[in-house]
Amino acid sequence: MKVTRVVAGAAVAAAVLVSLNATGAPAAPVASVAPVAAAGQDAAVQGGNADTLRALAKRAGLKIGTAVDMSALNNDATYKDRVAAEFNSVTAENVMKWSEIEPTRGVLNFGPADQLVAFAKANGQSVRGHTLLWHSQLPGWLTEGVASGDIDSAELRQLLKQHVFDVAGHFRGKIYQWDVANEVIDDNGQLRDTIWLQKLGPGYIADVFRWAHQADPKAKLYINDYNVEGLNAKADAYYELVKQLKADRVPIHGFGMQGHLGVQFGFDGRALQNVQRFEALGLETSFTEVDVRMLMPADNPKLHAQANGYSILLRACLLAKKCTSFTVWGFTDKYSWVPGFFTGQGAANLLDENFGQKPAYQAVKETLALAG
Ligand code: 9MR
Repeated sequence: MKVTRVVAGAAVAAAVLVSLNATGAPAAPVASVAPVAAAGQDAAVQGGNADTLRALAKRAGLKIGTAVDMSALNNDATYKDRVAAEFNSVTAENVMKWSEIEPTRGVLNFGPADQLVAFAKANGQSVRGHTLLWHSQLPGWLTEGVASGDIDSAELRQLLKQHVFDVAGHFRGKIYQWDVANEVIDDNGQLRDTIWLQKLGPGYIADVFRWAHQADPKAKLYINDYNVEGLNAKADAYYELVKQLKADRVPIHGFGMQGHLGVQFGFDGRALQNVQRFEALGLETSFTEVDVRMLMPADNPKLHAQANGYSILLRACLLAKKCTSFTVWGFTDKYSWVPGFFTGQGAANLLDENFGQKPAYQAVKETLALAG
């Protein structure tokens, strides 16, 4: 099927904290304490407010980022102020994904993503691109077309190539790091069984990196996944894959560790070793989607364990030589993806639902301050 490509919307650039009582038992939940002071955006942008995460991160030579929920950015002034004041990097939580950019075949909607890029520019922030290739959040016309046989393998490959050139090309020069390939290996360390692997074969991974590099030669191109923050079979599989891609001269520049942790699982203390082995392959590294969830309700031990989880990853990044960005997947429990995906779990972010600082926020701040 031939489709004329149209760009729509381009012109529209458009835990509660729980305190321990004297006996050490959890007391009733209290309202959030120490709401973050509303710092002026200009002061933060210029590094004038030394007390923000972004000012501390700048001194430490690190980009500190957050995923941005565009509907919160447009409807919640406190959220918007905090994004501007606390972070010097932003990632689109959803609006750069294929289902959002091209819900109708051939009609590209860059409006919400352009709005985020404009917001970032106005606030002196860098933009991480997320994500060019994933097996999830694909448009219905694509998955249904493949399932019905209307889209054969040759056409699918062409569609993927066009998508990479459309999106990476549209944002050319505006994205410092692209999550080019997301979640291509499963938890057993095998290439994930997706339509990409089934229809295109394993070479699709090298292809998307080569296309992305042609479309935006200056962007650092990342491979990105979860459950790869320590030493395990999945991280080992990535190590071998990246080694092979480098040997094949594929333009891959970064290894992204998402960092979706949970206090109930404990933390692998070998994050730094893992980061270092990828850096030894010649890659830079980043933590790209950090949050640390817990079984609800939150209490002080869990909140302090959570702070430890954030610190382990941030310390690994700061101690490594080429860890360039540390991004949290949202910064307030008010808009977290976690409760909707993991029943009974939540409170994964640095600030509570009322933008009150949690121990994790303090820990991130103190860790950054020590490094800077
Ligand atoms: O946070 C995102 C959520 O709003 C979406 O509904 C979800 C769709 O699968 O994707 C979430 O973000 C994911 C990210 O793009 C890739 N790594 C895992 C993240 C959490 O699921």
